[in-house]
Amino acid sequence: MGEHGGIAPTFLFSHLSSPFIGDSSVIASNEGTVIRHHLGHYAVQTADRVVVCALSSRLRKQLEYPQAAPGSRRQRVQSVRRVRVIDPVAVGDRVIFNDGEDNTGMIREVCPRRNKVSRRASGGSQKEQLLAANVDQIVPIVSAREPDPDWHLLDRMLGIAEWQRIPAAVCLNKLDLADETWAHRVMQSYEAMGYPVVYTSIVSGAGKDAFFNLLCGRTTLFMGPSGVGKSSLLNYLQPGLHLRTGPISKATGEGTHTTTHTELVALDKGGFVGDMPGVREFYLYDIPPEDIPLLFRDFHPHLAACRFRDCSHIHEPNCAVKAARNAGKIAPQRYESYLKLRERP
Ligand SMILES: Nc1nc2c(ncn2[C@@H]2O[C@H](COP(=O)(O)OP(=O)(O)OP(=O)(O)O)[C@@H](O)[C@H]2O)c(=O)[nH]1
Ligand SMILES: [Mg+2]
Ligand SMILES: [Zn+2]
Repeated sequence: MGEHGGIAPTFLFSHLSSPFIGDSSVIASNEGTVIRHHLGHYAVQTADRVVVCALSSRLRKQLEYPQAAPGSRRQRVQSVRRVRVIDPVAVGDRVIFNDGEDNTGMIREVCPRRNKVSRRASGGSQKEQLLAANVDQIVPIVSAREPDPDWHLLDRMLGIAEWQRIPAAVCLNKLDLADETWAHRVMQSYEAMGYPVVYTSIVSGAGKDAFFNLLCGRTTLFMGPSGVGKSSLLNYLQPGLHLRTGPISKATGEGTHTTTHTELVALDKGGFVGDMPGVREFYLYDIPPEDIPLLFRDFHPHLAACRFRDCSHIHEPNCAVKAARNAGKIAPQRYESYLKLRERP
């Protein structure tokens, strides 16, 4: 966090009137991966250095305001204000930047993404908020206690992964605070759906090797509410990182929102892990309601057997999903999650 403190808020961009701006036929020499974003500054990792970049206004406008009237002053002011809410560049993005002085620069292009992890921005907005790009897997982290598991939030995080077709595995952390039999029982339905589950504790050391193997050589995004131990797990797996961790509030039993911005951390043995700030709510961006059942892997075997092809699995007769739920083949808590997602995607 602290390393941003010394960066001057204004960059000198006069030297950036390069004839190459916007010409994608030019072979980029300045290419890198965004490993951190904080307050409008993007840390871009290249082969040999980290460059702190700002975003070109052309890029912001192009992505934020496709129909912005050129030359309209009001539009320009609005765009700068709104860009802060929804960011067109995410951690994990490959970007092309123009070099400035003292390892500063300006991002002028985002390379095509393999995938992206996003959510609908909070506050009733219909806009997309990018959380990360180009990840190999998503690992939602749930703590056994302190805070208690939020199963619906887990289903939403897995839903995001399914929607983007990104592989997911689940980590149940703070195993030292729980009964192991209980832990395996509550995770059994997720294992049955084919999600790998690792059971970890930074106190007892449980699950260290299994978790490490899961992360090695891949780009992983950790997700989960505040306080489940995302940063602690990373510190534990890779000593020397010194990511900030924080206590659980006695008053609320929740975390205290210690991590404030997403950071991609390189593992010594290969691979990257994105440590994210705790997420309290996770609304899906731009999903057609009829596609929501597809986010539930445990629904898949039953979907073709409903009487109506466009069955919503809520009130129709002869619904195979509801039948599976009543027969114990779909966990009641998963079906509840589905109803909540239909109500408020
Ligand atoms: N008992 C126990 N405590 C843990 C474990 N892992 C983390 N903690 C504690 O949980 C608290 C929160 O840990 P953090 O790593 O800051 O949690 P976080 O998920 O990064 O939280 P945010 O950054 O706020 O999203 C700290 O007090 C950790 O020491 C664990 O396995 N067992
Ligand atoms: Mg953290
Ligand atoms: Zn149905």
